[in-house]
Amino acid sequence: MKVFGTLIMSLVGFALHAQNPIVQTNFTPDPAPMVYNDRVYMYAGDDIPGYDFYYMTKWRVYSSADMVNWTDHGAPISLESFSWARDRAWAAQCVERDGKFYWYICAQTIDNNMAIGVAVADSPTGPFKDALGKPLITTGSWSNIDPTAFVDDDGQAYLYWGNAKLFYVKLNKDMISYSEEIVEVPQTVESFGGLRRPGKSHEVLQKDEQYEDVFVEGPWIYKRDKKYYLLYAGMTQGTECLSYAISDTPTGPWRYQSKIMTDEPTNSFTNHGGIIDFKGKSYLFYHTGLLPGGGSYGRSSAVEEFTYGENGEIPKISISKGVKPLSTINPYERNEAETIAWSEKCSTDEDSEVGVYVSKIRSGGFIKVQSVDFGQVGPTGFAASVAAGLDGGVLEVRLDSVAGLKISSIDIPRTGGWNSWKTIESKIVENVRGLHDVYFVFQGQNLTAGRELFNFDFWSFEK
Ligand code: FUB
Repeated sequence: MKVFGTLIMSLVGFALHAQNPIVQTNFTPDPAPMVYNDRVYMYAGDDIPGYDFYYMTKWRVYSSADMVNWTDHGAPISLESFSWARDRAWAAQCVERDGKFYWYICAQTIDNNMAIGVAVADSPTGPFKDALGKPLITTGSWSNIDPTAFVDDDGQAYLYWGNAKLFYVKLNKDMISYSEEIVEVPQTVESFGGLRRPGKSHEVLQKDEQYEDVFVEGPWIYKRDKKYYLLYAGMTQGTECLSYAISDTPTGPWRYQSKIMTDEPTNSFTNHGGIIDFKGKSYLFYHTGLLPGGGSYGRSSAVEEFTYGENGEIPKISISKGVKPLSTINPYERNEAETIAWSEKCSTDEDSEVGVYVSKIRSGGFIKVQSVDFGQVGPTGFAASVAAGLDGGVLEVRLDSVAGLKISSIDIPRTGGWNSWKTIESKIVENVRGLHDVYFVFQGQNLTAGRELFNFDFWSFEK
């Protein structure tokens, strides 16, 4: 009953256009945040719901400067990017070293094991290329999933990974090779709070037995104030919860601390987390199945702000509607349509000409862009780059809610193709000043419900 009540509250949250889950255009499990040059990049998987397992074929990237408006950078890598991979594009993490970006992924190999590979790029959004043409970690084990990489202050890099068993290896400076042995981390009560039933990966000792947490998967290693943190998906009473351990060294011994997310109605069997500090605040990224249409195989990234305790403790964290914006959006420069705080009835696609754009726009759908600062001299004009293969539709610009003040409107005609882009201008018909949430509301007429209206690439206001 409690779970049901809380779920209802969450759905009410959707109606108010919360920020969680932070991406609505695609499913985004296993979030892995990375801070680089004043932006947070979030690397995630791509759940394809409708199957009875984790069917995933590609990995996605999003970024944000303010933690609420997330720009979609598409899916720079997929199973096809790795000649040795055939299925299960599961959890991954990207880290930067000396201006290069190393995206550690795991996937099922041709010989039906899981293996860890690494793709490399010169920019956080790619293009990425399989660095080795073969897996980096291939020990013929199903435990080879969920890689997490970390470069310590002395320059030594570590790769941790695991499911049921936890491993690490010291990476060479090139980040794509190692010279020392792979080490299995001992799973003691002191390190992970609990013990696993022998031979079982997803069953722990029961409630009335002594221990109630255990390492399952999704390790995430980082350092803060000389302490090493190991966040992981633990198991408690039949479902995954986020837990953490700490250590004085990057290789342990790990000291179990506590569960972080407990009794939350995530609507997903798994959880998978990542923690960063960004612009003076601390954030936990995790996933839930709470996006409408989601569930255990349709998971979406979410984010919560938290404050460490006096001794560096991570507090208990609950699912909220989302975090506050850290900065504002400048409407007078080109903004990508795929920079979104909340959206409904639309998705994204990408092509080699314009990159990522908003697609599958249906009547009654909208995009919300949060905290747009129009300044004290308001806009006089608006322009949007759009393309419509069929009848097109109407793009309304409204303030502060889907039904808010309409400040402009564009009639979008058939442009000659879904990728025949046209920049269309319109006048601003109201006096607009200061800070607002901008809603791009999509309307179509006399169409079968669900018919696609137009594609949307970028927008700007003119003073
Ligand atoms: O997303 C597939 C798998 O589910 C991940 O690799 C695990 O961490 C769990 O989230």
